[in-house]
Amino acid sequence: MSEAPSPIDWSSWSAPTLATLMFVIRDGRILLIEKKRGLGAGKINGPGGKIDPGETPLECAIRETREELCIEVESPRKMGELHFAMSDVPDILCHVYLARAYRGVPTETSEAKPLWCRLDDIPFDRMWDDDIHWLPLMIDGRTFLGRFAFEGESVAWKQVETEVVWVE
Ligand code: 8OG
Repeated sequence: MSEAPSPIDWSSWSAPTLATLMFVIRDGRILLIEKKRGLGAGKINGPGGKIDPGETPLECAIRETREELCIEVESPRKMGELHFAMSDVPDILCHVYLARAYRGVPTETSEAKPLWCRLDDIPFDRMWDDDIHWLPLMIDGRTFLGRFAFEGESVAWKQVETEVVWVE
C-alpha cells in the first residue's frame, strides 16, 4: 500500500475540515466511544469532532470530550496528526491528543456511549480503517503523523511517520 506512489501531492495538500480526537488511557485501558451521530456514526472511536471558528485544536478536543462523555481531561498531550484525503467527503486534518487522567464519570450522551477497552483488545474491526496503523503507536507513547488516502471507507494509500515533535 505505502510502496505505491501517493495519489496525493501532500506538499501542497490542505484540508477544509479541521477536527480533533481525544483518548484517555488509565489502568491499562483506553476510553473509547460508540459514536451515535456525525461523521463515523456507528463506529467506535475516541471522543472528538470538528473545530469551531476561533477555537484551538486543544480547546476543541477538551470541549468535545466534555460534551460527549461529561468528563474533564487533565494534562492532555498532542500525540499526532492525521491527514485524510477523502474520496466522498471534504479532506480532514485531525489533531490527536492523549490524557492519562480526568475528572468526572464517563457518561452516555446523545452523541456517544463510553466504552472502556483493554489495550490488548481494541475492536479495530469496528473502527475506521486507518486506526490500526497509528493507535498502537500512540498506546506505546509514540508521536506520529499519518497520511491516508481513502477510497470510500477504505484506506487506499498510507504513510505513517513516528517520533514527530508537536509543540502544542
Ligand atoms: O464532528 P464530527 O463528529 O462529525 O467529526 C468527525 C470526527 O471523526 C472527528 O473526531 C474526527 C473523526 N475522524 C474522521 N476520520 C477518522 C478516522 O479515519 N479515524 C478516526 N479514528 N477518527 C476519524 O473524521
